[in-house]
Amino acid sequence: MGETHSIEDRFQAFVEAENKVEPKHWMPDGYRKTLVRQISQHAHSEVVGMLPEANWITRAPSLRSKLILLAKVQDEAGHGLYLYSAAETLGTSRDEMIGDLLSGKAKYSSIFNYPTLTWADMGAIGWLVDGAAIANQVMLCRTSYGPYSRAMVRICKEESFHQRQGYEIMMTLAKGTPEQKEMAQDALNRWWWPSIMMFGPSDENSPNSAQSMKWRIKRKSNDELRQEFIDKTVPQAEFIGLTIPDPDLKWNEEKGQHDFGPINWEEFFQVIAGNGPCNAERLEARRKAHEEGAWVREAAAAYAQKQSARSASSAKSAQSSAA
Ligand code: FAQ
Repeated sequence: MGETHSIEDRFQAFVEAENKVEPKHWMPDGYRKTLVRQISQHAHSEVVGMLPEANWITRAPSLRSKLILLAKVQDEAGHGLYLYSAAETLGTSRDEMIGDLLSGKAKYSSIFNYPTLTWADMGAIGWLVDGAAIANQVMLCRTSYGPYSRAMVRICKEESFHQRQGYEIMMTLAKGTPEQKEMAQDALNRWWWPSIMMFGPSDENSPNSAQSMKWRIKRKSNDELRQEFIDKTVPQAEFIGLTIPDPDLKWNEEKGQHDFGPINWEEFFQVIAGNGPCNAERLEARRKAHEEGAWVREAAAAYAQKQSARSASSAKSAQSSAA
């Protein structure tokens, strides 16, 4: 008698063979649940992530920088839309996901709970936050869920433009007056550690990692990605003459990577528990935007209804004239 394989085993073999799982395929409940959690958290992060930058659109120092920042923030709205759509293919409605964000039940990235105090923060966000987002998202282009992986390919292309936008601001300030260089250094000092924390808890404290790696949802661990980001970013800071605020940071010849100092995990867990410097402000801004946007959603729904009624009646008349 031949070996019998459970449906779970066949699913596992399917993802290990680098096939993409599509919405109508069978998948374990846990796989679906993990994806909805991660993709919706990712979508919320893009949308909440617009807030710290939107704060600077009216104060950008030139028309050129205003246009670029505006385009970047619009891209983030688009990323939120692709991601909500990808999550919806798993059977959870956008209303439900947004409801969970607004009630405080769903998480979004810790990084967006820090304030943007100066124009240099636009540089630090693009350089470091988008830089960290790219490191994480390049591996997600190979995630096992088809709609998520395809959304990631497009998002990554736009994120690399964002990273350059930020680095250009930092480079300009670092080459400017001593006050401007100081502003860039101050932004790096404030954004470095929160960016390092974006990758999530260390591998031994990451409850979801083992299963997500097994299902090929995540392709690299939180610590691996954090290390790659640090190794890539340190020379970029050196190139523009800025100092990374970590006295323990040094090149380890033997390992071929940088050693770095201890991460303040207490701060990270406080921020994701809702107690960061701007958590309340961010959620309040999203709730207000949701309420004020109600008429747009109603108008769009009414328009869609009118269009579908119109196409149903024209299909009916085409049918009767053909008869
Ligand atoms: N913030 O077991 P793990 C961007 C939670 S997009 C808040 O390691 P997992 C673009 C985690 O959810 C940035 N919570 O979890 C942009 C879990 O809690 P739960 C967002 C965090 O899922 C740039 C718990 O801790 N990117 O920046 C964070 O395996 C500039 C245990 O953690 C994504 O979302 C955190 N940093 O790995 C926009 C990428 N880290 O849900 C505007 C997709 C962990 O069990 C301006 N997501 N937690 O209650 C992922 O790759 C993964 O979900 C990780 C976390 C790596 C974030």
